[in-house]
Amino acid sequence: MASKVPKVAFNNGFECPILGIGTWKSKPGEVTQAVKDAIDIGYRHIDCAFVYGNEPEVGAALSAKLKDGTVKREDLFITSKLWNTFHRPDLVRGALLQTLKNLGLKYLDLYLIHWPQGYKEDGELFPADAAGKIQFSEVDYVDTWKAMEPLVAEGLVRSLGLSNFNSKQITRVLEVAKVKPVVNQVECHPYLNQQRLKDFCEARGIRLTAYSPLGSPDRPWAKPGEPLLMEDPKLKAIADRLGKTPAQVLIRYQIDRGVIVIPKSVTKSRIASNFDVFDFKLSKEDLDLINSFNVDGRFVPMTASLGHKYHPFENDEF
Ligand code: NAP
Ligand code: SBI
Repeated sequence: MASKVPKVAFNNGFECPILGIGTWKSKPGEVTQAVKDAIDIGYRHIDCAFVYGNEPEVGAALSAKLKDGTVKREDLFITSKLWNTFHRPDLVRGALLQTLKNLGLKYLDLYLIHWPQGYKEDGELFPADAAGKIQFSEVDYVDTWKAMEPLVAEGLVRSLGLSNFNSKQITRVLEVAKVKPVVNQVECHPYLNQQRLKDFCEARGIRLTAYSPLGSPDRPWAKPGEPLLMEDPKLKAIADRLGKTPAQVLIRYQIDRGVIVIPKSVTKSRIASNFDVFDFKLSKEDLDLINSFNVDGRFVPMTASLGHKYHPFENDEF
């Protein structure tokens, strides 16, 4: 079944639906139904990761919707990500094979290096010392990238990309890449609009994907009383004027600036309303106004990896 979601073209000729659904924090007991609902509503792009611990349950939804004929494999766009404990080149292929098995797929549309910084390769996803400090691995993400490239020729993934890479780190990858990254998936919303990184990536043929586009209100470290992006009065005023919800404006904001966007929800009514964004467009004035909300504020600062030489947000400007 075709979908009404516009697609963006990658630098390798493949295409990606500009709107997808996220699955971080979607509990195994609820994500199968959420992904089935999403596919029924018209989503064709699902954002997954090994570290989310729910790939088998996402896979159950994909298998069900492929089996009942709602969609064909070629109509779906499935992303997953290589976790930080699998950066060592000899671990990369096995990590992908595990993800493919989890999802019940023969290939991924897109495989990302989840973060530039590696963690100790000892089996734990968050290997910590007695004091709770994460144990780092020194593997260079450039060597990880080189180990990912053969996965494309093997037919196990269509496209490769980055996530949470800063401009200097992207440059280092581009210096060696035989297979070019097609996207950099980063936190992006009006409080962190990533305009410099977006311009930098687009000048090099790399698309931006916006994660936490609604401000990630269910992030585990959120504190009571912290401001909620979706309740920003300036955003609400725009939404009220347009007869839309704040979430719909946040999603449309990314679409109208050409950024791929992957809001997460496990609630059927929200999955549907987040998809109901193709009957309006933001004016240049509203886009400029929303851009003016930028404060370079992160909801996902990855403080657990501070001190890692490849931490993307510590040493470089953007
Ligand atoms: P998000 O999409 O900004 O927000 C998700 C939260 O918003 C959930 O609590 C959800 O609640 C709620 N929500 C969704 N639609 C809503 C609506 N219409 N009205 C009110 N509340 C709504 O946050 P995110 O999960 O951090 O980011 C999205 C996806 O990006 C992730 O799931 C993941 O796939 C990806 N991501 C990637 C990285 C990375 O390092 N590459 C990091 C973070 C996120 P319910 O689910 O309860 O409906
Ligand atoms: C997890 F599964 C656990 C922690 C965590 O913190 C940073 C943000 C992140 C991530 O790395 N990718 C996400 O989508 N969320 C995450 C995921």
